[in-house]
Amino acid sequence: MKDSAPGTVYLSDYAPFGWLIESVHLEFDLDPDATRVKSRIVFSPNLNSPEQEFFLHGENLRLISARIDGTAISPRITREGLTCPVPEGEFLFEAEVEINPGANTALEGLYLSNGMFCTQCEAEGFRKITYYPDRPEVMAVFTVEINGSASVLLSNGNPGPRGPGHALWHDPWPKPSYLFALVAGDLVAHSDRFTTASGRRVDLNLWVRPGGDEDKCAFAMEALKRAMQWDEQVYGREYDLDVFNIVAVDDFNMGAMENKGLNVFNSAAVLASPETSTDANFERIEAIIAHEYFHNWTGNRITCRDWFQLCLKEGLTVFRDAQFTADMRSAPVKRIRDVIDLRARQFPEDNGPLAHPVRPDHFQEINNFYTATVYEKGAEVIGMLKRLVGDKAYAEALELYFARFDGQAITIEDWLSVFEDVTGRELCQFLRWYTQAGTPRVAVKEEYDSGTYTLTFTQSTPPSAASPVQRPQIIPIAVGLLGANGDEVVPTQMLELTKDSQSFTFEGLSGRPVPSILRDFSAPVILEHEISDAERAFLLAHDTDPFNRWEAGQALARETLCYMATSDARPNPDYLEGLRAVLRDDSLDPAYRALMLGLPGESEIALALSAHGIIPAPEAIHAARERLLDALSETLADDLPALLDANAVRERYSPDAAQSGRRALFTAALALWSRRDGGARAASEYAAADNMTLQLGALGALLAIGRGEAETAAFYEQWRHERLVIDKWFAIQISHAAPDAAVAKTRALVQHPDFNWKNPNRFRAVLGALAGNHGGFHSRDGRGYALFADWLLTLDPVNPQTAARMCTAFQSWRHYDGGRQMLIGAQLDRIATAGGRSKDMGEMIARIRA
Ligand code: 0A1
Ligand code: ZN
Repeated sequence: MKDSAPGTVYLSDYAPFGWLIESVHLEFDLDPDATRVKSRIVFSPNLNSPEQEFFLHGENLRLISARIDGTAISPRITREGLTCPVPEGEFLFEAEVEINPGANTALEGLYLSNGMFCTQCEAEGFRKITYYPDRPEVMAVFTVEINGSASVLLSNGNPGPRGPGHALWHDPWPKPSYLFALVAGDLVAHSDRFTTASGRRVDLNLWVRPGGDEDKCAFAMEALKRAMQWDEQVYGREYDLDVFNIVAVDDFNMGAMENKGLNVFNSAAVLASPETSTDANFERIEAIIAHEYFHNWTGNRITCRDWFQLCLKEGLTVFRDAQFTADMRSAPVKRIRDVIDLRARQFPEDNGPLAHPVRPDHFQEINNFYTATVYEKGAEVIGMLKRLVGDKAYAEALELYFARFDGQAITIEDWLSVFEDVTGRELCQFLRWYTQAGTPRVAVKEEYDSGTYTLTFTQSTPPSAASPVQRPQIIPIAVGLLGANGDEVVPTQMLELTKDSQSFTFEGLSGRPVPSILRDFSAPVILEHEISDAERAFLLAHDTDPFNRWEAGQALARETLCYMATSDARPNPDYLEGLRAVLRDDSLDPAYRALMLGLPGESEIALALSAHGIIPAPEAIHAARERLLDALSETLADDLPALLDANAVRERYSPDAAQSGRRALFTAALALWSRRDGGARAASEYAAADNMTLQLGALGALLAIGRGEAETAAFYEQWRHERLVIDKWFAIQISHAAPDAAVAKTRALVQHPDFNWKNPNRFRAVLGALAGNHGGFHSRDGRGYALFADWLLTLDPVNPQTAARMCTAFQSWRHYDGGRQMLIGAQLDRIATAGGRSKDMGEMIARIRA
């Protein structure tokens, strides 16, 4: 059904562009507030009967001149672009425009960051650089000339001749405009080299501003080489240019961008040193480096026909980077972390007003669809496909995919066609994972009768505005059965649930088994399996599937927290004892045990309560979680000192999986121990810390018990010149503040001279931390909501993309009590009716209010 919102684009209205582009030549004369861009584009008809008029996108451009086949033209110009009559057959379009990078605070198109010129063109930023058919399926070979005073002038592809103030770049691979990039600045390189499997020598450069960042490049460079090698070994994909450039930029809306041969990275997603970065930062950098590199094949060589197909490149590339991390580090740990993230970010989206299919079918502003659903659920969908067809068929399908679609811009149907062709299996039902929004619920019933055990699954997905009619999905459910002594009596089997309700039978059992269902989280669903605490405790002790063993502990924690938040119930002893046993098991990887110690977050508890029809009370949830942490520290009192000693890392710092796992367990134990010793050990660990993981871990442990004031002040003095560390300093004070102090803390910090709110990292550090402090954000008097809305309104005119993205803080508002809904509703109304609101923000607020 089509709504009537003006400016909505529909997948069903897709029509191809009427021309092909033979070649593009761009020339930039860089100037901070008056950059000139000259373009020469050769068009040829794409369709049998091309229209006689064509439209090129263009926004905020000052047209200096335009010509077709050498003759000056006077095109019609609107806010969206340019229209003009064109000749039949091939023709040359030339234009010169002027743009103002210095005034571009939205960080989309060509802009300045610390005096460095840089670009961000995905999704629709190229139209802010010159007139062009700015749509992903229009692929062309680009040649770019850059004239500018900076010492380093970069664009896509391979370098051509260059001299002082001038550089030429040629990219032989046809690409869409969203992959265009240009960088110009006085930069220095950390360089290396990689030789591909077929012997191509590739120069690798990581470009940064001089003055300290040079020392933070080595880890990302090593990660890049690992990613290049992995893609050759696992997917048979080689790099295809002579150079691969990466640039670190301080002002960037997202993590990084996969521009062909010239990746642009948010500094926070690439620069690392042991002193200034945490283990989590290192792991994220390795993953993002790999993600952007993997896009070279899944995104760049094979791209999207239109932006509705965004998950074609993002779901697959997230899936590939997750495989890479699992191979480089620990597969179970990576899987558990991904599911924690999915539940924290994607489930609320899929079960609230912003729900949309992995392949949306309409949008107003595509930038609002770079979501956890498109990325993370998109990757889950690929994981399911692989489970359903098996590893061998998956590998064959991918070979066929690369062979068949190289150089093309395609759809999800095209993607699925290679799996159909390889397996001979119809995937119509599977397509629903791309077209239906919402998280399926899968309810389980068990029956046992003289050696025969039956599992009956029933699926249902709540209807939503995005998907009013829900049809059954194909759901791979990995199941194993355990015997009474914990032995696995039936190893993992992949059951395929395709109907609303379906039974699966296991014969010849010698007794009633304990089922381990949805192993490795084989599908992104909510499993409704009502089992006793004793059975969960049994799985926590015995499940041979590491994911489900962790999940058993989480389910116990979630349930006990739900009880504790709604009554004065005491923590479940089965959980406390079970966890103690797991922590004492030294055969288990420390990283895994650290995950076991992690409790579900407060917003997860709020959503779990709401799913049970109970209105969540944020204060009570916070108090319950504090009580459970106290109880844990009491139960583990005898174990914690030994855990700390056993996991203290004395070797030279390395961000590898083994060491960082020990630090994760150490800092988790330290936080609990601080509840017993009043923070004495944490204070001494803070003083002795020689790496950021420990320093921040110790500071967090202190702040969480209301201490750490002196350390917070010292931290600032120590790190005031390290912008990425100061982001952490802002965030930790707010995220660890008590609920009744979080708003005041945020108010104080937005007054701090270093709160440069136009920088997206800094804005997110402060306001993102407020939104993440569940009790503080939902403070009963509404001050959290009001402060947050004030800042959304401040940022929106300057940077609509980042402002709109942060509106998601309000997406779960309908779960809360009437008073809070009124308060949030008032803020949403205030934003909705504010003058000068961006299209990005307008769409988000309208969807959240709907
Ligand atoms: N394609 C990038 C993410 C990205 C998307 C949009 C951007 O600007 C609107 C910037 C980056 C990736 O998946 O890494
Ligand atoms: Zn991506």
